Amino acid sequence: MRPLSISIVTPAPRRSRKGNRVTALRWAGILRGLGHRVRIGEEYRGESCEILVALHARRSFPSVKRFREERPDGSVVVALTGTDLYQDLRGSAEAQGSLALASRLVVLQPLGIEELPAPHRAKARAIFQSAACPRSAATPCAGEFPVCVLGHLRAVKDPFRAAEASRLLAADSRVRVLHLGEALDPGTEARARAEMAENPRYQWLGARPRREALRLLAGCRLLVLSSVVEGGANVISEALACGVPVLASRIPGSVGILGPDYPGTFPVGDTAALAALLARAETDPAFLEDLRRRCEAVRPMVAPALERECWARLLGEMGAERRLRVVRGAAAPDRSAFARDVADGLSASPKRLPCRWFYDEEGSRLFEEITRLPEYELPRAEREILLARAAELAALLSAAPAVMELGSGSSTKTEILLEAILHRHGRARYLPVDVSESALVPAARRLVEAHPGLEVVAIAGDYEDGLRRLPREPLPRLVLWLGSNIGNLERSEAAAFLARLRGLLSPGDRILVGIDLRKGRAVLEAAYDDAQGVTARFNLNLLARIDAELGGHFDLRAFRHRALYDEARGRVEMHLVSRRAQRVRIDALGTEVELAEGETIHTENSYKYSPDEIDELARASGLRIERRWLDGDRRFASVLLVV
Ligand code: AVJ
Repeated sequence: MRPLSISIVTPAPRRSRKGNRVTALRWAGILRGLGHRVRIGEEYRGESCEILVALHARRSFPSVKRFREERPDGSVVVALTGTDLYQDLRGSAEAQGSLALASRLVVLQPLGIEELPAPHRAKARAIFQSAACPRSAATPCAGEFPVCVLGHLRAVKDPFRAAEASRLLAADSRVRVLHLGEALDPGTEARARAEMAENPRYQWLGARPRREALRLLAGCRLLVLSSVVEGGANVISEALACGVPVLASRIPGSVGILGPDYPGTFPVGDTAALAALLARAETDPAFLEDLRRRCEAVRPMVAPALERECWARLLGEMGAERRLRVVRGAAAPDRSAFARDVADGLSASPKRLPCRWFYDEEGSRLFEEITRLPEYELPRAEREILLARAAELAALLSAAPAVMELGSGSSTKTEILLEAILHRHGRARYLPVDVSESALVPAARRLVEAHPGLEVVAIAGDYEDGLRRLPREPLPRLVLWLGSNIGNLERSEAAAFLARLRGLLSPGDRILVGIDLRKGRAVLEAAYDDAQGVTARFNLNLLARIDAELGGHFDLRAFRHRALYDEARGRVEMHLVSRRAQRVRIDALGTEVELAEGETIHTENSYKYSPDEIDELARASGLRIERRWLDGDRRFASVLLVV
């Protein structure tokens, strides 16, 4: 894999020796070892990098959000390391936001995956934290049974449970609790000192350098981990690596590592149960040996080589090998082009607005909603055809093609074709073109992450931006123009556009055009004027967009949505009808638009074709019809044209 630049963000500050910091440092080492460039910080500050690894779903949310905005083609790994997984997830919108924006989720043991909301589980991977055994162990005092507690003095660790349990042991017990860690929560230092004064079996050694702590752990007979919450404790990994058996509170973070039937667990906060385990481990050699053997059995799970392999696989899976690029077209529509079209269209007679401006973020969202309306059958008819014919189409292709899609939107139907092509040819290159970046980029990312053989170049721009790239693409090529997007063009324009496309392609290249067929007026008018009023909102949103982007003063309530089928021309027209005589200012244009009562603004044409008109279209564009597929109800045609 080529070297990637990776930013790791962890809310634990630089000096801190909290678990997240330790984890971040170890992962940085692993990723550097895999040849990547790695930076660690407390937050993402806009630096250029391809992958963000964010520890702690809730606290890293601002970083995750910013990265997604600034690096649309980057990948995000959100690691849920503890309280975010077991405490925040239900209540925190930020934690949930991070999950939604993540390409992959990492948890530290397999039970963590079950904690995630079901829709996110598929992108979750469990990666055990690895640890290495120190070269030498501290030699314990002869005749003692040293028990290590390794963790900062914080309430979530229930830090004095082992100390309290040791008080309950028999008089002849030689258990000695050695506690390492910094007093982080207020009052814990005084408490540790008081415990030492009263309890001869307890010794708090304070914060110690990691290496020293590990040597001490390696010299102990047991590790006790009494935490209330853990995502998957690094100290367990360290104990396993050192061959020191563990007594742990029965929480998913620990059971997920030690296994469901591990005998060395006790209920959280249960001093007596812990005391009983300590007594048994000290006095019953078979029990201690059983713990040791079971820990030995899971030891391979914390091997550094395994953690490294998991990360290598994760990076590969995510399409981190740059299988996704987002390019912004030169002709990407900007505000001044919008202003020009609005100024021209609203001063013309009759008034009109080009339908390409429907698709701002809200418009794209509304269009997605339209595609799910019962009255708007078009997408389902096309889907039916693609499902039935994808394999046949893939088989016609001589090799994996470069697939360019004009007006790709959310690419939901296209995935059917891409899967068939990948199935047949192993690899494919997909170039979706869409003016709506908010629809384009998440769709592209989803495809890359779902299909390892797929490479995606997402082009945020209009058809021209796509066409400019076409000659550079390797042969063979397949251009998709689905969803009856062709219907927005006049018939002559449609033929001229296809002819131009033919000129940019080479012999043997193909174009698949989805064309809605002529049908009865009632069906068509309902499809463009649905009962729920979604299409009406979609149409009116154009005025809302003028208000928002150009300082317009349109009152949406003063307009009505109208759809009508002009049978002679074979097209559905959409209009916005002024409910009353009105004058509307548009600040950015410095003009006022005058509308009479009942006057309309023509916002869209959707041409429908008859089979003869499809033949005529192919003839006029100089393309041969290779296949013509209809759905069962003959509502829609998918036409495969060949150059
Ligand atoms: C995306 C152009 C195919 O004309 O059917 C749907 C747009 N407008 N409902 C169409 C649209 C209103 C759609 N196309």
